[in-house]
Amino acid sequence: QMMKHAWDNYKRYAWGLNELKPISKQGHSSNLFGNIQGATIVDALDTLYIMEMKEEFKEAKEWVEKHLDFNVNAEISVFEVNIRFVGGLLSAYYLSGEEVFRKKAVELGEKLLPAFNTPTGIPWALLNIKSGIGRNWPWASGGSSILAEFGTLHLEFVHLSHLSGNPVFAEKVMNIRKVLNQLDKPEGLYPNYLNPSSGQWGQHHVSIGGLGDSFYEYLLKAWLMSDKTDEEGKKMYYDAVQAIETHLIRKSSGGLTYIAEWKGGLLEHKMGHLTCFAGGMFALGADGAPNDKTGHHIELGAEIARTCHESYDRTSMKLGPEAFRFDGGVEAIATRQNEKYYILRPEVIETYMYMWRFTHDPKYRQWGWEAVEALEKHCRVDGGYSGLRDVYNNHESHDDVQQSFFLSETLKYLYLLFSEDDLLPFEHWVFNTEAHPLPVLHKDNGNKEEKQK
Ligand code: DMJ
Repeated sequence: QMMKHAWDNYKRYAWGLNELKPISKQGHSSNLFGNIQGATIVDALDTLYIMEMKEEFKEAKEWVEKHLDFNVNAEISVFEVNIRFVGGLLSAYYLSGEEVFRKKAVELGEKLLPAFNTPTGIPWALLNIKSGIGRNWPWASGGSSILAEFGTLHLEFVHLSHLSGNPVFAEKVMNIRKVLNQLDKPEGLYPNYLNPSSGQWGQHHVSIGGLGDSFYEYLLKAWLMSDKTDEEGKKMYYDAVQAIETHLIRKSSGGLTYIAEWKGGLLEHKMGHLTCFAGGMFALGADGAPNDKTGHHIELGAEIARTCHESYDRTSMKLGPEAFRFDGGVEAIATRQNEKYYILRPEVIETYMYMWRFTHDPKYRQWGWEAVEALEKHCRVDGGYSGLRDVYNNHESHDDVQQSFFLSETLKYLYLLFSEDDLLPFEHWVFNTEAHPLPVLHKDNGNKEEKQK
């Protein structure tokens, strides 16, 4: 019902545009996609399919066939377009078997290739897909590319090579690994900034939230997606987790485990909503953890889930803030006005879903249901679902954006949390960072996974 409400209103007021403004009932355009259109449609395809919303999936597919156009003069975010559009199209293809999605994914992948034309092969953040000219965000330390952006292409690009027969995509992302492995890492940690021309780190800021997050996620998932043959990805992941535990993970005096941020050796005792995905990541990686640490990684996942649940529970609206702090006498609470917003993000529910699958502890479903009730009470409006400006206020102030990741991630993870484990089982599927399922490339059975659906 929630998906139907989000989708129907997008369709009614913003069809073919990127996102919906649910209060003003019109389209919302984000500069992340330049003038590529239809982000919500492409991001929602696989959710519609999984929820068996057949009519809606059919109309979405028809829109992709007729209107999804990459021959535009557009400066786009390589990361955002990759995770939402390439990821969305790949999943739609693997789930439905419809050729149009494969074709469009490969066509878009080819458009992204000029981003890698830098002295090191570390891609630019921004790319004009008509001219092929790239650049970095003007705010990024000394002209750097961002770890979570260039480190979150691997899964999709391996699949693009698999589906196109063209090795170039996989070569580009393997080269990123090579550059990273040649660099010294401060205390074994990966800074968020890397200059694509010099091949040197920018500022030594480290985060498992914004600017860093999905890089770590993709190391683990690259190994899982390779049917556990990608030993390099495996080693990079478990080495990174070791350094994260030593230098970033702390326990508050009230007993809450959190992941701090690192600024040139100093800890900022702040955890972002984005960082909450790490609970699920630790649980997903637990099985392969070296030195008998499986139980420890599950426990770490459970502790992060509990902390993130507290960040929700300590607000008036029972939805978590963008960032919460463990200093100045507070624990798991946002103290700065500009960190009190909630934009329909999925990470906490994502972690509940993984923890549910691995432990079947009913509290994760309870916590997920609390989030459903809060979303219905505070975010649902006549025209769809909206983010909130301040989750500590008793009165809603809506931000008037229905983010496309609400349909691709938040609602999909909720659906999976209340489904049986054999819907998209983890032995056969990994989720990209936008929750688009990609099949494990099994060593012994070629393309069997494509038929597995
Ligand atoms: C999504 O686009 C992805 O989950 C990404 O990894 C982080 N930001 C949003 C959701 O919060």
